[in-house]
Amino acid sequence: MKKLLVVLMVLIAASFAFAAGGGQQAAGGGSSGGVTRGMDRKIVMGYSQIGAESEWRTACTNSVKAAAEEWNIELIFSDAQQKQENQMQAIRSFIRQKVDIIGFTPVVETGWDAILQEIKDAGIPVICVDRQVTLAAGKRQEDYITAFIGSNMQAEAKKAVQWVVNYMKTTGNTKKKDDGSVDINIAILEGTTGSGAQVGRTEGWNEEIAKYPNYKTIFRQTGNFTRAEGQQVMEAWMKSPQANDIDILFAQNDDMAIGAIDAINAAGKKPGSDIIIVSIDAVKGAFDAMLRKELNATIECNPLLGPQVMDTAVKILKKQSITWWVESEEGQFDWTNAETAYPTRQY
Ligand code: GZL
Repeated sequence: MKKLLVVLMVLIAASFAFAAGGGQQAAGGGSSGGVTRGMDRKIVMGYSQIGAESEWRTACTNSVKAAAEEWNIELIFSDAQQKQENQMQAIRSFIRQKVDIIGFTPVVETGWDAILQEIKDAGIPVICVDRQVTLAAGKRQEDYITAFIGSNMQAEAKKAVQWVVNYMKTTGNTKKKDDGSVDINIAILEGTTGSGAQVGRTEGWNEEIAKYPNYKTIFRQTGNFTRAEGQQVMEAWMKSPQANDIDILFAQNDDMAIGAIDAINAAGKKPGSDIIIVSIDAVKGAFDAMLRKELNATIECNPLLGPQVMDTAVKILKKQSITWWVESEEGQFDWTNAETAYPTRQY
């Protein structure tokens, strides 16, 4: 009876400790023994993830956790539920726990100067994953962030422009083709305002589309990278006087495009032909929509970053030379190659 009581008290104390840690969970490698691949000891990584807002984010989280297992790295994983203050809390907890290395995906680009200084003062290397940060004028990312692993967001959006312009010149939608003389009207669903993905994709799109003066943006609003918000915004546009003017929808991720497709269908229009839709990520939901001929194209943004994160972490801790940013290799998919590619997609 006494033993049972002791076990019960230990379990209660452990649950309070978990809750106080901002929802941190030990994942990857866990408390199992052995050493980290390529090391003479087991290393501990604190990882602050944004949340679970999209299929892409979930695939990225799964990749990080699976790779930690594979490398036998003890992962202290925190889900910030889209809140920067939760990321700060988690990172300060990692510093207190004296982890070997920190990985984090900044939910937005700015507001990280102080905490990056705290990490630097603690002498802990930090890998920025997926989205980049913008520091105060005169500060270089490289002086605070040991490595960046992620995509070139500007390049992804420029690929989207080139796909759209080519499609409108060769195929067009049910209302028009781009013969250079007619206005092509665009609606844009942007991602989380201020995030590296939204900033980069907006910059890339704006820079490239400016080469085609007959392409006019008539709607632009954030859908926060979620399916629900993409649908809500599109529903409002479909009720507006300019609803029939929309020729193209550019969604900065597939989840918002899929939500918008539901709204377009509900409004009695045909997504994929009345309104040509291009998005970014290339998640499974996008392939399903392309096979239904409701999404026209998606530009790949690789979330399977886990192995690169863990490999880079070991190289950093072994003081081996690394390239600060190794850009992800990414393709693009539309009705010409989606069916063939689908069976081998990993996310
Ligand atoms: C892009 C990533 C974006 C995805 C969205 O690297 O930050 O965030 O495009 C995700 O699906 O929410």
